[in-house]
Amino acid sequence: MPANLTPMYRKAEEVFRQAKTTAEKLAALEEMYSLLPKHKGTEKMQADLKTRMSKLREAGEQHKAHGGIDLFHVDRHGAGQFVLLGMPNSGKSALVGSLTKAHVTIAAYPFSTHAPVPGMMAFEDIQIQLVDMPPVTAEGPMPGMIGALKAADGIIVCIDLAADVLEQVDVCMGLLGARGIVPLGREAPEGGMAKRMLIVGTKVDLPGGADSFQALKELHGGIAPMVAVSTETSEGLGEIPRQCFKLLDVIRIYSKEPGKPPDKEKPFVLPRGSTILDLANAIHHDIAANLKRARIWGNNVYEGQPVPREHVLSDRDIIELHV
Ligand SMILES: Nc1nc2c(ncn2[C@@H]2O[C@H](COP(=O)(O)OP(=O)(O)OP(=O)(O)O)[C@@H](O)[C@H]2O)c(=O)[nH]1
Ligand SMILES: [Mg+2]
Repeated sequence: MPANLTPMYRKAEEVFRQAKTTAEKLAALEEMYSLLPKHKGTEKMQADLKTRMSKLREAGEQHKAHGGIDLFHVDRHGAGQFVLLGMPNSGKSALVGSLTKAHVTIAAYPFSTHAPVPGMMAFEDIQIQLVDMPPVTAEGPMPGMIGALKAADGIIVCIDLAADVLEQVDVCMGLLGARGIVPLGREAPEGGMAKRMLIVGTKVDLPGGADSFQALKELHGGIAPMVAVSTETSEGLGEIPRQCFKLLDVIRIYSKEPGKPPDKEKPFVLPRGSTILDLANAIHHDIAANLKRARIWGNNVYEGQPVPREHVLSDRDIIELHV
């Protein structure tokens, strides 16, 4: 690397990678900036660090303006974050408990979940984050919850198939719609946003569950993809990670060092349409800045074919970057 980065800098960079809160991230970036050798070769990196620091400071200010702590904020991990939304007792916690290792509270009485609980759900070789949430009612969501729904990559709307399905759809979609949050594919009003949404009919094992799901599909099938599940029988559960992956519209790329087999353990997850250069940036800005050549193993190419940095990647491509 031409920048001659010191081991101390690398250490600060690692601290940044591990940082979870805005304050920790900012402190690590400041440390990186102070340790960065200041010469012509690092001008770009200096500017980049400065931008990242000022963005975090802005985020911190906004945070403070909203009263300091955000009880519903959960740091995003994995390929994407899906937040659950549903009325009391609709089976949100049971769902998160079945699909992740998170310690959720599942109870026969309503309002058993009081705070967000994140967990990681596996889909093939990647992880997608689910966040269990307290319930919403016709009176609306708890203050702050909307922020978490807006910040998420997607929303899983839980509809209890053993209760009043139409009332639940009205309440859940109503409170989103009232804040300009519409399902992907619909036009969002000014100031609103289109969100990836999955509608999950829960408790399909209970009497009348399958019929309620049919009714739900006939009436609201056009809103968003729908899945019927049971955490009792496991019916339909496998469909949830698949649908979430599809909604995220991401690709998995395996990186490989010259002369070595690809790292098949941990793919890089990138938005569909990403290029070789996007991959290089996702690995490290230095790699992107110094990228000389790339080779690809994948579909519709010959093994190890050299590709330009503008080459658009496909799911499961293997890439070798040369700097
Ligand atoms: N038969 C059946 N019962 C379920 C299923 N999923 C959840 N339940 C039951 O429904 C009740 C509520 O489940 P929870 O997961 O706690 O519901 P919740 O939406 O998290 O409830 P709140 O946290 O109060 O909003 C519990 O008694 C669960 O055992 C299911 O698929 N089948
Ligand atoms: Mg719950």
